[in-house]
Amino acid sequence: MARLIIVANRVPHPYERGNPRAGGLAIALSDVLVSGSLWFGWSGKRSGKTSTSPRVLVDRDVTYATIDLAEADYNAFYRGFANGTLWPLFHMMPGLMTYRREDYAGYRTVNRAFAEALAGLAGPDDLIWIHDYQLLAVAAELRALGLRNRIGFFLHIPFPPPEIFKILPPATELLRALSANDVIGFQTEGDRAVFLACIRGLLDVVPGAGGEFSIDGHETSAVVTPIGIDSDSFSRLSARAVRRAEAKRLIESLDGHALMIGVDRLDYTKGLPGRFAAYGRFLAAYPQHKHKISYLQIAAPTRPEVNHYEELHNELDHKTGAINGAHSDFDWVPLRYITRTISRTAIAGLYRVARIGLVTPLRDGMNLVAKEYVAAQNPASPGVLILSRFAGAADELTEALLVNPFDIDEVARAIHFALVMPNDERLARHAALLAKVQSGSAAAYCARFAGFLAETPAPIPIDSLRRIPQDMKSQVLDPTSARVEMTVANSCSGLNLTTNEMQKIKL
Ligand code: ADQ
Repeated sequence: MARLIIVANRVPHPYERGNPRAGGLAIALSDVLVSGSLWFGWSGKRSGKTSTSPRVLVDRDVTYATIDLAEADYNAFYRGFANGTLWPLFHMMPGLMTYRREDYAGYRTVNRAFAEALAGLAGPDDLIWIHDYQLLAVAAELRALGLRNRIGFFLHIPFPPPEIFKILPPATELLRALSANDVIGFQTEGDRAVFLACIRGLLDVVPGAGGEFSIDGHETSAVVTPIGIDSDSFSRLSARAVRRAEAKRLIESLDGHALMIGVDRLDYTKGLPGRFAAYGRFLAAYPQHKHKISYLQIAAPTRPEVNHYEELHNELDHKTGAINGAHSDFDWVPLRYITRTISRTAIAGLYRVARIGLVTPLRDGMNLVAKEYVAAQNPASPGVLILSRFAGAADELTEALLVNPFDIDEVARAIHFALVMPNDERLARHAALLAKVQSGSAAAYCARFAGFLAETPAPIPIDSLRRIPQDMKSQVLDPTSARVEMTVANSCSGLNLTTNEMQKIKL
C-alpha cells in the first residue's frame, strides 16, 4: 500500500504538540498533518554520532521517524552550509554568505544519512515528498541507494537567478542532485523561471515549455504550487481568540488607538530594521497620527546560533529605543517590541485586533503571516494588509497595499494610507484577499503537489533493485508495522480531495 512520506529537516514531533513554534515550514506542514503519513527528519537532538537508524513513533495514525545528528555534522550542515551559505544566497544576499568546503561536505554527509535512514522505511510504492533547502541532495542519495519511488521536492524559499546561483561553488552539482527528483515545486512562477534558467545556463539543458527537462536520462518537471494555510480554521481560531485574556488585555491597553502588527521570525530577510525606520519616518511625516496608533512587533529568535542574528538583535534594540525616545509621550508609547514566540491562538487574536498588518520582507518564498493576517480579520470590519512586493505572497495577494521595503518613504505613506482608507475600499480589498487565501489553502497545496507527483510515470517494480538489506527495514518497522499500513488515499482523507485527485494519488 502506498503512503505519503514527508521528509523535512525538523519533524513536528507529537511530544512538542501545544508548544508554540515560529517558522513557516513547521506550521504549514502541521496544517497538512494527515492520517497515514510518515514524517521523517532530524529529531532536533545532537549526539556523538549521526545516526542512520531512525527512532519510530506512531501517534494518532501518523508515524514519526527521526534521527539524531552528530554535533560536527550539525554545525557544518545546519549552521554552515544551509544557513550560512544557502539561506542568504537564495534570498539574493550574497554579501552575507559564507562558504566553506567542509560545510558543504557536512551537508552532503547529513543528506546521505537522511537517505540511508529513509531507504529502510520506504515501501516501493510510497510517494516521497522532500522539503526545503536543507535537503537539496536527498533525492540524489536515495537514487544512489537504488530507490525508484516517485520522489518530489518543494522549495519553501525563493530560488536565485543564474547570475547569483552560480556564485555557489557546487552550483552545478546541486542542480544535478535536485534533478534526481521527479517533480520540483516552487512557490511562484518567478522562482520556477529562474530555476529553469539555471538548468539552461549552467547545465546546458533546454527545458520544455511545461517546465520539463531530462538529465542523465531522468525526466523531471518543475511546477508551481504556492503554499497556503488552513484559512477557515484560522478564521475560527481568531474569532475565538479575540475574546481571550491576551487580546482583551491588548485592547484595553490600546485605549482606542489603532493597532499595527508585525509578526516575524527574527531574521535579516524579514526587513525589520527598514520597517522600524519606515515607522519612524511615518511618525515624523504624518504627525496627525501620533497618539492614535500603536505598532506591536513580535519577533521570535528562532535560529540564534546562526551568523548575523546577534547583530540584528542589537540593531533592533537600538532602533526601538531611538523611536520611542524620539516620539513617546507621558501617556503613549509608539512601538512595542517583543522578542519571543507567542502561542498560535494569541497571535490569531492579536491579528484580528490589528487595523494594519505590516509584512515587509526584503525577500520571502511566500510569507504565511500575510495569509494568516487576512484570514484572521473580521470580514465586517477588516484591517489593511501592507505587503512587500518581494514576498511570494504578493503574486497572489494583489489587493494588499504592495510596497517596496527598501523605500521607507513608500512604506511610511502606505501606513498613512491604510489609516485613512475609506471603509468601502477596506471591505472590497479584504473580500478579494480572503477569497484568494481560502482557495489557496494548505489542503489545496498538498493535493496539487501530490497530484503532480502521482502523474509522473509509474516507478519500476524495485525490490530487486534496492540495495538496502531487508533485515534493516524490518528491524526498523517491526514495532509499528501493523499501524503504518495505510493507503495514500487514507492519508489525504483530511484534505478534501476531489475524486479525480484521489484517483491520481491512488496510482
Ligand atoms: P518562514 O521564513 O518561517 O517560512 P513565514 O511564512 O512568515 O516565514 O512563517 C512564519 C510562521 O511562524 C507563521 O505561521 C507565523 O505565525 C509564525 N511566527 C512568526 N513569528 C512568531 C512568533 N513570534 N511567535 C509565534 N509564531 C510566530 C518559510 C519561508 C516562507 C514560507 C514558509 C512556508 O521562508 O517564505 O512562506 O516557509 O513555505
